[in-house]
Amino acid sequence: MSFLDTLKSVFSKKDDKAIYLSGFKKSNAFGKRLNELQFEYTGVNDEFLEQLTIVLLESDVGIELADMICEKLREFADKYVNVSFKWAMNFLMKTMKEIYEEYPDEPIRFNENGPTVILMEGVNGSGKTTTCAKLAAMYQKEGKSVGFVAADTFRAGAIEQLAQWGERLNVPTIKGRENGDPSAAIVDGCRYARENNIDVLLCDTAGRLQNKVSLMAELSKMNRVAGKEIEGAPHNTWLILDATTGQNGLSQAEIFNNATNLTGIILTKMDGTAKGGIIISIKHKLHLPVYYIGLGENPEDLRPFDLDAYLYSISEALQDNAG
Ligand SMILES: Nc1nc2c(ncn2[C@@H]2O[C@H](COP(=O)(O)OP(=O)(O)O)[C@@H](O)[C@H]2O)c(=O)[nH]1
Ligand SMILES: [Mg+2]
Repeated sequence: MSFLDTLKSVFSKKDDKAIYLSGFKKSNAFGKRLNELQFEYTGVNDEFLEQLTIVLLESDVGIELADMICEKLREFADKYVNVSFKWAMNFLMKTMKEIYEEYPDEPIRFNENGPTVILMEGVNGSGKTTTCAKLAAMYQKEGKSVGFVAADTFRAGAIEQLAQWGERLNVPTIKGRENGDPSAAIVDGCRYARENNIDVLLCDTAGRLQNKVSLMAELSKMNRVAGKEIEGAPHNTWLILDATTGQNGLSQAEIFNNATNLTGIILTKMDGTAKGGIIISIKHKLHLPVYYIGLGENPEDLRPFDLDAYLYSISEALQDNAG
């Protein structure tokens, strides 16, 4: 069985197939572009690798990885004469999977002895507040009690935005003071969570990339005060990344990862972009797992990231010809 056939059969056994495929609709453009390469395909030669590099760059795999993938493909093709397009595509998808899986994903950490504290970080507009709402809806469905900390004291209206989600979802919101110290809100939130048996405390923060020194100071203070209130807190520190920002997202991830100890990524707005290659490139560069993907603006539009579903969505356009 070819790799793409295996992928198809793994995918066909999954729940939520339709949701993944509609959410990854745009990623399919990546597959379609790959599929078009077959019409001029005469083998794994310079022209083909150049075209392939362009498609990989357009999907935000990044130049370093694109070169690495092409180099591997060239080595593979050199070993076997007359590599067909179908083989080349199978090799490509398999290589993307291997790159993602090179570093094992750490599971999400839960606190067995009290509230699990999750810090949400990321630049303005990346989807932090909306993702707080989505995670809350998900944890509530699992029977967990959830609390919000509105610690984005920097952006006007940010606190109210989270509080409104809190009202809609019936999640208590501990509010920071506008322009106040976000760490004070974190302390209040942790105490509230402890006293009210909250299972998961979601802390919405401000992402101030403009000034890295103060970002670092602010984030490390939030980490410190959370850890004083609840043992091991924050148990998870997630970067909320807008997938449509492409390779720029990778440099954001690097800055936040240097400023704080990121434990994972949530990639938002995957419903609006064909630039999903960023997933592979983040994993390769920072070894950080993508835990969830955002597929829309509503609380139910969050799904665990599933590598096979993602690769299948790309390869779907290839299945007929290369499967
Ligand atoms: N299409 C789409 N829009 C999203 C997604 N996540 C967030 N948004 C939208 O992006 C905008 C900014 O989100 P917000 O949560 O306020 O970002 P924040 O500044 O990081 O808190 C809002 O209009 C959201 O509705 C997503 O997964 N898909
Ligand atoms: Mg916000």
